[in-house]
Amino acid sequence: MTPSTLITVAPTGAEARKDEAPALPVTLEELLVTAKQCEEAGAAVIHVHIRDQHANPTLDLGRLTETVQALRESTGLIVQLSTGGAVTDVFGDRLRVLEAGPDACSLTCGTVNFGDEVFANPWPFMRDLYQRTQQLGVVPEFEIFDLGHAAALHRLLAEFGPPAGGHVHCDLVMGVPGGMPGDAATLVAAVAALPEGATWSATGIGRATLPVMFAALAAGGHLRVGMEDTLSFARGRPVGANAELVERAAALAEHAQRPPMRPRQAREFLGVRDHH
Ligand code: KMH
Ligand code: ZN
Repeated sequence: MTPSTLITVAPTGAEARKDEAPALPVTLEELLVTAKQCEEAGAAVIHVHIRDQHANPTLDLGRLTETVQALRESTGLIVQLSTGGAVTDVFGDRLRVLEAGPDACSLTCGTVNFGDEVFANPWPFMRDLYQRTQQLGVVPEFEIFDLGHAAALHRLLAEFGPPAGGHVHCDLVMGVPGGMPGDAATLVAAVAALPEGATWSATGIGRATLPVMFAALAAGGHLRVGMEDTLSFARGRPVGANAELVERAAALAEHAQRPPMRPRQAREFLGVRDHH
């Protein structure tokens, strides 16, 4: 079991609305404040979605590039850009995210129902995205929303070989309406389906956040938290800042005697190059 816990913060996402969740970081300034607070609280990776001047999700390449550079200048966090974007984003724009020069990116291993929408990740897109990460040396994190996605990950590795950095790290995204449920039994089944030697984090959407966090710590996994996934800290109590969620994850990791991994250690763990 890894002696420390990798904590990823996903502070914004593409779905939550600023007018409904005022603590959501949507400007670069807000994102930088959030990133610094979350690093201080124990995060080592930031999973980034950005917004435009109207707080709507965007994959604008100039804005993404500026965001990557600013996060690198102000924090030691590993900068992982989302290639999932919003359900309305087209494949070409999602592939182009890599041109912003992130350390890492998300790579979702299959299509999934996503509430009333569909989050589309057909095989040809997964394949093209994976090969582009290999060409550019961007370390992918394999997002698993359902058990079949683990099978697609096996296929990807079998056909195209290991990822940039040489290490396979996955994130189990649990409790999306349409994906696998966020409970301990499903987490154990999903972990058993991952490739040999892979490490993994888990995140529970909405009220699955705590059961998934406890199950992940018990099973030797790592954690992702943030307002992309959870807008309530407790019943009737909205999240006041992303750092609250990171602080809670860090405290639970400490209780499990697997304290938060610092960014430098996380780079080694994930095979991410150091830009600092
Ligand atoms: N916003 C979701 C449709 C990712 O970042 O790679 C997809 C998502 C996954 O958030
Ligand atoms: Zn995301």
